[in-house]
Amino acid sequence: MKCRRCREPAVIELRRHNAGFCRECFLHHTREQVRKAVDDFDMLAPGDRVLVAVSGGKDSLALWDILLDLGYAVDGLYLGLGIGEYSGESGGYARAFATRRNARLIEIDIPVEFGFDIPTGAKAAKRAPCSACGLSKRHLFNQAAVEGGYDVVATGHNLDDEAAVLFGNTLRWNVDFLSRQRPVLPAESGFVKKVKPLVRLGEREMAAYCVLTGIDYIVEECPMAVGNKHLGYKEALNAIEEHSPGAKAAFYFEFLDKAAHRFEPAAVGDAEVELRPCASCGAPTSGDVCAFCKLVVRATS
Ligand code: Q46
Ligand code: ZN
Repeated sequence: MKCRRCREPAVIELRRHNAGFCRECFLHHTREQVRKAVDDFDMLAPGDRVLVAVSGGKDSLALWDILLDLGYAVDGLYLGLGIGEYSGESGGYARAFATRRNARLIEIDIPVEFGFDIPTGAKAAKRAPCSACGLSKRHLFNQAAVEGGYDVVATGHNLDDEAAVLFGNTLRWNVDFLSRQRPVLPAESGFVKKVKPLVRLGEREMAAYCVLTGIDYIVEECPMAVGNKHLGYKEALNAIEEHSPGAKAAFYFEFLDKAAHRFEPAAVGDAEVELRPCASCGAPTSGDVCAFCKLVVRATS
């Protein structure tokens, strides 16, 4: 197979694009997909200060690398979740990448700063680990971005992730979540703008990008993810994609194009919730104390 762009021998085939690429042209393709997502959805403006949520996995490290190559001012934020060896190892990859690119990595260690790790804290608070983890991530990324004066938080969710979440929310017609499933969430009262610049790239493309550029990343999934529904949805979509290349991208992008607006809060008749500062940390919340501060209390008492 030959590279679609330069006719040299291809190193990767992308069935969805019905094309093969050599190393250089594949890296060009990857950067162009990010550039296109950023432009199409107005994700970043020139001069924006961007904070990338870095897990040490392929997606977030590749995203950081590509945004730096595209000329954006990007720092990384790594959260220590206290998930055994997984956390120790993933932090090592994040630090090694920051050193390699001479980039700034901010670190927040939840056990050190808040006195609990995700697995035991979640148990004490009677929450599923991923629910306690997701809540902590959203809170701490936003807080770090506000305090650090960043304009945007960027996460490494790729097309496979977004299609799987959409699949799960569609199976249960979870209209509340469908209304928020967009590649850009604009800034609003106390919340920094959030963007997902990898939505045009699949999992396999991100792994190939890291291998071809020599970025070391943690290959193991978080042990808490084993057997969760999200992985099941990914497998189901992969089986469909196998028979109809491009089905995953069509499912997600046609949703954004044709259906997402139907789930806007106004379209479903939801009243806007009024937000006020959390009595404990100042983060915007609908109650007196925000969900993260409640979690910290329950996880440590
Ligand atoms: S890190 Fe956290 Fe994920 Fe691990 S505990 Fe669940 S949410 S699976 S992306
Ligand atoms: Zn709070």
